[in-house]
Amino acid sequence: MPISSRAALLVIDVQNDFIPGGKLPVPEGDHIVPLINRLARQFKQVVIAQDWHPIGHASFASSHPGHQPYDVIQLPYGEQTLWPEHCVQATPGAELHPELDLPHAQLIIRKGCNPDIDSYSAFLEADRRTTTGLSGYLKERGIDTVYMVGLALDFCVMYSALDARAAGFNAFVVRDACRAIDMNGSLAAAIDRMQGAGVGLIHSTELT
Ligand code: VGL
Ligand code: ZN
Repeated sequence: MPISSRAALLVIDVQNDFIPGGKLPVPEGDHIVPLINRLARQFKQVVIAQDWHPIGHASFASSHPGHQPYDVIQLPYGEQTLWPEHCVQATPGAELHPELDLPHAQLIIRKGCNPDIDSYSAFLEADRRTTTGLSGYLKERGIDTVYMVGLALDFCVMYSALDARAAGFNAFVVRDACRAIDMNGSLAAAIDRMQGAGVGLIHSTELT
């Protein structure tokens, strides 16, 4: 399918902590970087999302005595999976992967900055109320279609794709330009949810 001039590429959380060797490694997380760099050249509009947590963030297991990473607990806004400390603001782990080559990206949107609320989605925090402003930014620039790539397919990519649809965008996930954490069936569940919400799951070769 041809890429419309009203489409944007959203590159999600391709950061050192999410690649093997990082604090919350996504298997093969680094394998997608060359493909993302190639795909990005086909887009005029490129937006980067960056997980960007303060020290002591509510999503860190270390902030909840007695809990371990990957436990699920109840927070005021609902269920929260607890993670190892990752993507702490201004640390090397929070930096974008060094081989990411997106010179024409105009916006880096940082998320998960609220100490008490996680934000997998680049559009809406986990309280499902606080917006990041991304939807307004894209709409003011005439964007109606968002293609998503990055990490992790079953968390930040999925929630961003669902929220893009909910905000009225056409939404596509370029499946081979993503990798998943895949714990407790989260990948299969994510695919189901995205398909149910009208998110297009495509292969990079379909973009011409
Ligand atoms: C992510 C878990 C915690 C992601 C971010 O980028 O998918 N996952 N923070
Ligand atoms: Zn995070």
